[in-house]
Amino acid sequence: MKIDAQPFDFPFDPQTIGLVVIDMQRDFCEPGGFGETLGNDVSLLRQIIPTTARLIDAFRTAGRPVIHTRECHRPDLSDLPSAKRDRGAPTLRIGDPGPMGRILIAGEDGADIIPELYPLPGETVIDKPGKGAFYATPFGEVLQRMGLKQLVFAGVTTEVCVQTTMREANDRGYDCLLATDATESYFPAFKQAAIEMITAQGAIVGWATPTDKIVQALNA
Ligand code: C5J
Repeated sequence: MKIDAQPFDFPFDPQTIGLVVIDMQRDFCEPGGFGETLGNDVSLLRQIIPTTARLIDAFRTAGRPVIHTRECHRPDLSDLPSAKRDRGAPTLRIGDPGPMGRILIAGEDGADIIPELYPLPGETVIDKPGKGAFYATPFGEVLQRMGLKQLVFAGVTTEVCVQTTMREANDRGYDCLLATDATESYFPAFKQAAIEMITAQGAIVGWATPTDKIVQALNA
């Protein structure tokens, strides 16, 4: 079976496909969190919540794995490079106390996944200190243990953690498909550019298609 996608059909395999939902955390999607401290308008990201919920639901209904990631750091900051903490001039830095707890720290309310897309008991949640989900996490082993060969990507932000993780997965041999209306950026032009970068040169990083087409394939 195939899914109509850019730049050409995605070779859908219902037995080896899984969904990776990147960093749909309160710190990125709600006021007062990490995203806003960097000067971003978080309302843009919230627009994809219903579509992402539909995509997650379709994977659950089809009995296929849903893996969630959270960008966050240990409370003692031992996995936070000073280059990351000290860069730029955010209103609050990672680890500082904010309205949803310490910014981007594991276990704090802000670092958790938004209630609308909360993982079901038993679903895998990967805490990652970097932008890519493979760096310093068990993500790679988890994918292998699940027998996955194809990954659908959703979440935020398209050109940072989503694209980084897609590139890492592509290098490890996974067929990667981006759900274009279940991913968002604080910068619409960057989202568009990321989609073009991913699909250019004969799907050099992967494929891209709207959620409806993925859901139709899962339901077929
Ligand atoms: C960022 C992410 N943008 N999840 N993180 O810092 O994309």
